[in-house]
Amino acid sequence: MINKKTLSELISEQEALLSLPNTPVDDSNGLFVRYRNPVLTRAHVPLVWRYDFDLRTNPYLMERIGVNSVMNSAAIKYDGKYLLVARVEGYDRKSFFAIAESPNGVDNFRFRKYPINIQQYDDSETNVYDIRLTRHEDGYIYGIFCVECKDPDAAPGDLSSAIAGAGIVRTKDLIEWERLPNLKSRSQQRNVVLHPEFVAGKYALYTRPQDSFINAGNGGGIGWTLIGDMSNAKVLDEKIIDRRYYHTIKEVKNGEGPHPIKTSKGWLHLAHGVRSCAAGLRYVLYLYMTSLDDPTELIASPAGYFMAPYGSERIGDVSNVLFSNGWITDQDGKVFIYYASSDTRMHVALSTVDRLTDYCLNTPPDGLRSSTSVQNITKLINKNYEYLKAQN
Ligand code: M1P
Repeated sequence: MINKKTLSELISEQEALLSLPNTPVDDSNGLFVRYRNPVLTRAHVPLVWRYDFDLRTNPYLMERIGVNSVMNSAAIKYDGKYLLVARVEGYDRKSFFAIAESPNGVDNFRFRKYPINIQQYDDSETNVYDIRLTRHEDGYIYGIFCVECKDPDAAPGDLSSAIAGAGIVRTKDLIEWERLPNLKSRSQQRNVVLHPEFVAGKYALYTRPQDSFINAGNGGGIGWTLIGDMSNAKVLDEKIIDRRYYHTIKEVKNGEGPHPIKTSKGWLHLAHGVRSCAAGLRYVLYLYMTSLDDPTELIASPAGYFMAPYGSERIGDVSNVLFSNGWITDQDGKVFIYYASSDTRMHVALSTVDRLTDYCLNTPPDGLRSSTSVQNITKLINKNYEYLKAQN
């Protein structure tokens, strides 16, 4: 027998979840601290989006439209609130965007009344996801997201091959969204992100050229291109600024996360790196820095990952994945890092600009061989023995 809940039971259960306080988990390595509860899950999605409340048309009070996951979310601070623009994926596999707001950035995230209704660019557009928001110095907030279409050249019967491109919207109030033409690019693109400042009088985009829908292939890594006009955005020249290397956490592919944070020591970037293993693809988060004078110049590239799937984060729709496309910096230097685990739910971790830049500038880069890893560890051990000797 199916246990039937009343509407008021459903409402009070959800209210208990939405108002649950979140607390830090102190197993920190000094770099960041994770929070105990996910900040957004499919259970946070408003009941009015999922249930028909009218018992005359829904006598069993069953869920009518199911939500599969709430993941890869952009983040922005607006009117003193912490906002996530979440990727909400339905049981029908279609994703859309919806804003959830929190007063403190770590709990009490509540979705607005309606999802964002983004104008369709053309009929081939099937799915949209993974938006990045940038408050640009031109006065607009831009959103760039992946637009997925069926590959028009797919063989008959092939209903999986797809093409990835970048869709663009802009807004001033996070209510009215103006759709601009999609980014034009010779290659497929995903993880395209707008840099917050003009560079040489132009808009600057982080790109991720890719050979096919899944594989970056010859794409090389995270790219950079300058654009004259966001309402006619074309990738003309693309320079790779953060390359992929054999036997690293980003050997298969990488992608820019949210737009970088400007610090006194350089632009601080959060990205994801992907490697393959027997279990499939493993997605981790890493940091790097570029120069303030020339944002295409890599100035710090600490070896390995910054965050990897941990505990229950490892399990989900696409297991062994951490993905981030949103972070928020407070005036006091606190950084709220929003990340999704295993394409299923959203979490937050807290750090500071000072800790993150210190990590980038003082962690040895990847020497690309076991022997250099041992050299780096030996150097640290010797330094510590010297220090301890001097203390005695
Ligand atoms: O399933 C893991 C991720 O796979 C893709 O990542 P990338 O853009 O690097 O190819 C995206 O579909 C992303 O949404 C997803 O989280």
